[in-house]
Amino acid sequence: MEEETLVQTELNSQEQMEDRASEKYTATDIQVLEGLEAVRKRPGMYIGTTGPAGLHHLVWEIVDNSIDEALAGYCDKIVVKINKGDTITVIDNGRGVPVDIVKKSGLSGVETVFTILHAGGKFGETGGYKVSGGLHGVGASVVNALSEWLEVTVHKDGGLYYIKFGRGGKPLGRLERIGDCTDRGTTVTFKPDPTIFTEQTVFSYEIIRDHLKQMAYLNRGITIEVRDEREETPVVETFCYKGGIVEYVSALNKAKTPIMEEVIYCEGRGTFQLTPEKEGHIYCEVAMQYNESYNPFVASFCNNINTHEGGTHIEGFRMAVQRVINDYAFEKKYLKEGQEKLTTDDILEGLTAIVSIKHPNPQYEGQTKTKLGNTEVRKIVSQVVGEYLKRFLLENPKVADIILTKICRAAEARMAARMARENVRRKTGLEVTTLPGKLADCSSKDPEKCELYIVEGNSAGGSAKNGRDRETQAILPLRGKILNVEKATHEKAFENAEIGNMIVAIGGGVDPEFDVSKIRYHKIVIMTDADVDGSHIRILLLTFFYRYMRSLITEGYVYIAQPPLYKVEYHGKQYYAYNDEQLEVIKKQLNLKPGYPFQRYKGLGEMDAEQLWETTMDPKSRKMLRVSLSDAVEAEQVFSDLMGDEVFPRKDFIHKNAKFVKNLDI
Ligand code: TTJ
Repeated sequence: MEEETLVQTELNSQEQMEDRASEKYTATDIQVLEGLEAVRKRPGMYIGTTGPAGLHHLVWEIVDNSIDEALAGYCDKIVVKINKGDTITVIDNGRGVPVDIVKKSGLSGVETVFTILHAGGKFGETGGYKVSGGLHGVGASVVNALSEWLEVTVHKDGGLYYIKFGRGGKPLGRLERIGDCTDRGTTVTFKPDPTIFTEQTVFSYEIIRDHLKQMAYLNRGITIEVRDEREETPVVETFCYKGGIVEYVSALNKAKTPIMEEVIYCEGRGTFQLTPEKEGHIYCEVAMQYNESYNPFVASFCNNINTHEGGTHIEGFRMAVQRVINDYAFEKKYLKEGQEKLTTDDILEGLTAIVSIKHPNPQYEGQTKTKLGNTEVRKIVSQVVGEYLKRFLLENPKVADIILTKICRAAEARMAARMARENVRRKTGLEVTTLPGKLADCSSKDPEKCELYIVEGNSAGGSAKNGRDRETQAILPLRGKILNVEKATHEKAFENAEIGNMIVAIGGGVDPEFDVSKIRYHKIVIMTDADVDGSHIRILLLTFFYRYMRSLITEGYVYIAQPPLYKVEYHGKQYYAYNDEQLEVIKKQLNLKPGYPFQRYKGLGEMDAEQLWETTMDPKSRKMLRVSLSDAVEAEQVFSDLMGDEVFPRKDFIHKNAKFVKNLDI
């Protein structure tokens, strides 16, 4: 009995060991398949949406790994290519994803990273540099799960390693050494799965470029090259900013006339208790500079993610400037004892600032989970900014005087501006409003059906008035250029007749009290000539909406009319082309001889009422662009670039700024 039992026990433990080993592999396999399958079942949980934003998210997710490697100090160049067929390749010159076996999974590092959820970065505990969080940082395995195929090549320790995954991240083989090499780095190419991204699998070069340019600003010294290989002659842009966020602030202020030469830069670290046993380190940097404008612009980031809703880092920043500026103002007698303190709003007027922190364990709150919640951050940012700003003011008394003078003027203007706003509210509020005389209103009073066309020039305004659908379309003609609100005080803006007309016609008041539920039209259509003046007016109008009725833009009520550029008459029929390609298509289809005449429209005024209706205003046949704003920082950069161009506008606003304007087939 004794012996039997013993033997039995030995057998058992042998079996158990085998079981455990196969269990481990089976467990890994099942875990892998179940994990990746879960991502495919509910992609929204991992990348937010399967629309264009989610599609581009895949790129950010892969690039984040290379940026982490760069932040760890092992990589200084990242290349992102959009290939023909809308696949993406990301190449870095880092240490390369590990190719040896990871104990926990029994798989190579590469297989682990690309098949097991949340397996990014931290190999062997020591490399705790990975700081990604939020929607970013869900891991390369999520990209693999949502791809039709994905290839990885690792150059590491003299070897070239390769693996390919099929639809949904299924390995098509094991990681293999396929050759030798002398360099190091990681290359990943993937094709998003069209059965997941049913809406769109075409990448926008502009979105990718803008985002990676921002990454280059936020992580100084990294070179990021962006290539669009879909074009006949590939588009290539390279971004590298030695000055990081200092250069970012300069660029954002480029068009706003800075009132000081230097950008104030604050940098520091703080520690906090990450777990009862472990300390965590927070890195914090802030860059700021005042400009002549009256608008504050403070953008914040945590681990390279734009925290749109702000949070504790922004609170720390505001606490610091409020404290330091007031202390200085009383000490240097800008304010007398007993006088009312300068408000944070006074202090932020005309200030462009970037607050960027790196945190090992960020917690996000708020409606869109873009508000930083970690309470320990407040004090650290406040200390870093407080210390640097105080020293800057003491060491640069002349600049300090310029800044304090501006802030004191803002405080004085605060009351006046409030009065001016009150006036507008009274004019546009519940009391009887007299609609502007120049407005040809529509007869319907249902905002959902109503459209307001803001039209450049009186003659085009005339055609639009005669050609429109009087039931639903209202026309407001503008005379000449409108005021650049970027460079005007609130009082001046409200005194401007054209701006006053728009405010009254739209009917929702102005920010901060702008009430989108009160607007009289659900489509505000900007209709300007297709020339330089026209695009200038369009940008001035968008700037006005952006500063005074922001939700009009963020909620998608603003549109840009698309008048045709060419007309071809053939056998008594008219053909309209909205761009050069269309003109060529028409010429081909009609079989026109070279030299056959066509009309090039220089302005809306050249069209009569009927033509304008047919080509640009008839809801059945018109094409309009809907203005959207998905990212305030990038929009700010767009404005700043456009407004700052000496030859204005250097780039075409609509085509080059996908962030801001998207196509709508209406
Ligand atoms: C991690 O720590 C050990 C040495 O290698 C580190 C690493 O993984 N580096 C790394 C990963 N560099 N680049 C990547 C990477 C690059 C791309 C394009 C995609 C992914 C998932 C990782």
